[in-house]
Amino acid sequence: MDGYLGIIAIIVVVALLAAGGMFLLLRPRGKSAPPVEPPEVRPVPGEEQAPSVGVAEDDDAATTTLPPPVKPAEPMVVPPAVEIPPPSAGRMVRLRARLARSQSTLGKGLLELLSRDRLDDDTWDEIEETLITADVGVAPTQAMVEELRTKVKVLGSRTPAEVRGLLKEQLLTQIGADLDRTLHVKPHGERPAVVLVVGVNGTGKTTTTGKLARSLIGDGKKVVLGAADTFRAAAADQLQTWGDRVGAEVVRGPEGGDPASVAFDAVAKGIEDKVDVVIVDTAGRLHTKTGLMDELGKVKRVIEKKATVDEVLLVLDATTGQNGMRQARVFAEVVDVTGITLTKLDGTAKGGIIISVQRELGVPVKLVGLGEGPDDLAPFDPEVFVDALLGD
Ligand SMILES: Nc1nc2c(ncn2[C@@H]2O[C@H](COP(=O)(O)OP(=O)(O)O)[C@@H](O)[C@H]2O)c(=O)[nH]1
Ligand SMILES: [Mg+2]
Repeated sequence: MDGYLGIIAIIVVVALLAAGGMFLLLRPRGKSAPPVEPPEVRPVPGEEQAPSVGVAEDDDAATTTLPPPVKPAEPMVVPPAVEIPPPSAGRMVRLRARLARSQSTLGKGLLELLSRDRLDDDTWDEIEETLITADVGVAPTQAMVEELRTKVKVLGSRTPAEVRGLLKEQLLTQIGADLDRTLHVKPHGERPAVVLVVGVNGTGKTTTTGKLARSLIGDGKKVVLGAADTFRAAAADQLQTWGDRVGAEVVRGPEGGDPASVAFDAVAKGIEDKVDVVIVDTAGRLHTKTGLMDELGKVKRVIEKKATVDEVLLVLDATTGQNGMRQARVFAEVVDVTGITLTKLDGTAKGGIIISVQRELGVPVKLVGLGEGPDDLAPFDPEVFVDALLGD
């Protein structure tokens, strides 16, 4: 019996071991760690795309890792090609179409009103309103209307050609056909001429500086640019780009540095390199009138230690109307402005601002900006302007 019991005991033990082994083999893996239910994820409205973004990233990773890593090419040093800009002569004629596009509604409106058979008070009011709307200014408008009334009375019936002639004459009188609009850029012996560019931010100072440099270089002059707008590094970079394109040296200083010392260095460089013209671009922060006066006054004084400032060009944005005029007045009070550059004439029908700004500041418009292109700056020609306004 003992033998039986022993055999049974052995069988039981073996069976138990076998069952235990089977259990260990069949039980799910990771049984030792308590199963963690994944937290329930509800899609958040608007974030349904999130999972697919992850997938896309994985795909990207898969595809981008496939090709063998490419060694980045050695950066090629390509010297910027220096452009040869066209000369300044005849530019306004070339840009006439652009002028006609922006200003002809004013001209057409005036011609149409003046061609009416009966010119009653209402019509004269309309003529006056048309001129005021075009920023001609109240006093010049009244002067023009008065003159036109007298002349029309003398004429009696009017042919279209006569109306056009009358209007042209009046506009030219108001614009000042014989004002001296020459830009003073002749060097003085060993010393270059110096042009200081001033005006409110965003009016187009840096652009005008760059365009003017191009046009002078196109006329065969050698130019150095001074980036005296040290307020933003971007301003100096912007000027550098203009200079690089036409091969004009750009003198710049540290960001936040003293604008006067940059102006001084630019003039010194101009003398050293025997250039014809140094153009100094400035910052146009209208913080306070005294602040502005101090800054521009210092820039001018410092330049005058080495040369003479031949032109102070005030840049005015034609699209800003009366607001721009107010700001222009402040500049004219702190520096002796010698000429006005009216920019963005391509973007406004209010070309009458030429008349009001000259009258207000007592300074001629010498240059006009007619677009963002590098050669869209022209010496102002009143005849071409009025012809573009009135059409042929
Ligand atoms: N349409 C047009 N845009 C101009 C003209 N002159 C300048 N601009 C634009 O006016 C903006 C401001 O010019 P910028 O020279 O930087 O002004 P700054 O702050 O006075 O130096 C730029 O986008 C220029 O391209 C112009 O005659 N016509
Ligand atoms: Mg600027």
